[in-house]
Amino acid sequence: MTASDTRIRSLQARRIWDSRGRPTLEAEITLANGSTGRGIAPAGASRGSREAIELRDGGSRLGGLDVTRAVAGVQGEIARHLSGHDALDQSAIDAALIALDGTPDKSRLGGNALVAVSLAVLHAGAASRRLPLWRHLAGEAAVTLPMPEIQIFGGGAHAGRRVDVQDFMVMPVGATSFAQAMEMTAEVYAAAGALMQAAGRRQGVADEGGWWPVFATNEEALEKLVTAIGHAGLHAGRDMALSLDIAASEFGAGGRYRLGLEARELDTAGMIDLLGSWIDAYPIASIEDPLAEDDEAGLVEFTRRFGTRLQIIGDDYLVTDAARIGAAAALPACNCALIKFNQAGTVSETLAAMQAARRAGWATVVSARSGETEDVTIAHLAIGWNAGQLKVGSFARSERMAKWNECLRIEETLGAGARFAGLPAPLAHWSLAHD
Ligand code: 2PG
Ligand code: MG
Repeated sequence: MTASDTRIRSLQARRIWDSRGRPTLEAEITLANGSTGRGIAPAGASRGSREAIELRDGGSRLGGLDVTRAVAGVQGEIARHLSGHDALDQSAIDAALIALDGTPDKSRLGGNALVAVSLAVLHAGAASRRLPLWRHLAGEAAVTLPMPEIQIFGGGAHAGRRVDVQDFMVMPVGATSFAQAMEMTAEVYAAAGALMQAAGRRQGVADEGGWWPVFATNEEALEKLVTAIGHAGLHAGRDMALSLDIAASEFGAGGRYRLGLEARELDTAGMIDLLGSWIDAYPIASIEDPLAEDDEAGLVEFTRRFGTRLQIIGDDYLVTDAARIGAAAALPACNCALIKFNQAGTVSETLAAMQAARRAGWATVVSARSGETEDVTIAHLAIGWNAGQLKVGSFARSERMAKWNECLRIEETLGAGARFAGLPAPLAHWSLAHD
C-alpha cells in the first residue's frame, strides 16, 4: 500500500434513513492507500419529471421506498466494475457509471445508487489529498461563501399542500459575511415563529424546518414574512429580501394552474399577472419555478417581463442538465440554475450543469432536497465551485443546520481571506433600488 495509490479497493453500500424517516442509500469507498469516502443520496418530494430516477423497491413495505435493490446493485455490479479505477479521475468514473447503467434516466441501477457512489469517490479523492472537500474542488482558485436562501415558512408538497407555494424564503442581501447572514436569519426565523404563536397559528414545522403555513391565502405568507423581518429589526428589501420557490409544476400542467387554497384556476397569463402583483408589492429578489416545467412559453414570457428585476431560477424545468440549461439560456427562459446533484446523478454531470450556467452568464444556486441527512457535501460544493448561492431549507432541524454550520466553519478557516458572495448577478441593481 502506497499513499499515492488512489485506486478503488472496495465499495460498500447500506440503507440509512433520511430526515423524513425514509430509507436512502449510503455508499462507502476504500482506496488502496486506505483513504475512505462516503456519499449519501438525498431525496426530493417535488421532483422534475426529467430527473435521474431513484431505484426504489416498490410494493407496500416502507411505502415502497426501500432501497435494497439499489444497495445490491452497488455492492455487486457497480463494485465489480469500479474496482481498480483511479478515484482521482472523477470524470472517468462517472462516465463508467453512466455507461454501466446504460439508460438515459439512470433507472436501471438508480440515480440514487449512482450519485451516492459518485460522491463517495469525490470524498475519497479529497481524503487522499488530505484536503477539505471545498479545497479539493477549488484547487488554487479563490472561493466565496454563498449567499444563502433560507426558508421561513414551508408549503406545497412539504407541508401537506396547506398552501400552494412551496418555499417562502429570505435572502440576507444586506449581510457582509456568512456569519452575519446566519445571525440576521436567526432573528427573522424567531420573529416569524413568535408571530405565528401570537396569532394562535403556531403548529410546528414543515419538512424543511420552516413554520407550518397556517394562512388564508398564499399572499398572506408574504405579508407575514415582511412583518417578521420588521419585528427582527431589519429593513425588508435593503437588509433582507424575499425569495420564493413557487414549485408550479406541483399544481400546474398544460397551461392551467390550480391554486387549491384559494379554490381558483389560472391560465399562464393569469399566473404571471398574479406573480407580477406580488413582485410589485413585496421586495422579492428571486423566484424559482414560477411556472410549470412544461410551460416553456410561460417561462420565456415571465423572464421577458421580470428578468431584469429579479433572479428567476429553473429547478424542475432544468433538472441540473447542461444541455437543458444551454437551450433555456438561448431563449432565454430563467437567468439562474438550481444545482442538485441527485437530479443529474453524478458529480461530473452536476459540474457540467454548473459550467453551462456560468457560460450563459447565469447565476447558480446549489440546493439540498426536502429529504436530507446529516451529510454536508453541498456546503462544500457551493463554496468549492463558487456557486454564489446555497439553499438548504430552513433555520431549524439538524439536517439543515449541519449545512449552515459547515459553511461557518469554512468561513472561519478562511479567516481574513474569507469573502462573502453578496448579491448574485441578476440582482446587481438590487441595493440601489431598495435603499
Ligand atoms: C425544491 C426542493 C428543495 P424537493 O423544489 O427546490 O426545496 O424540493 O427536494 O422536494 O424537490
Ligand atoms: Mg424547487
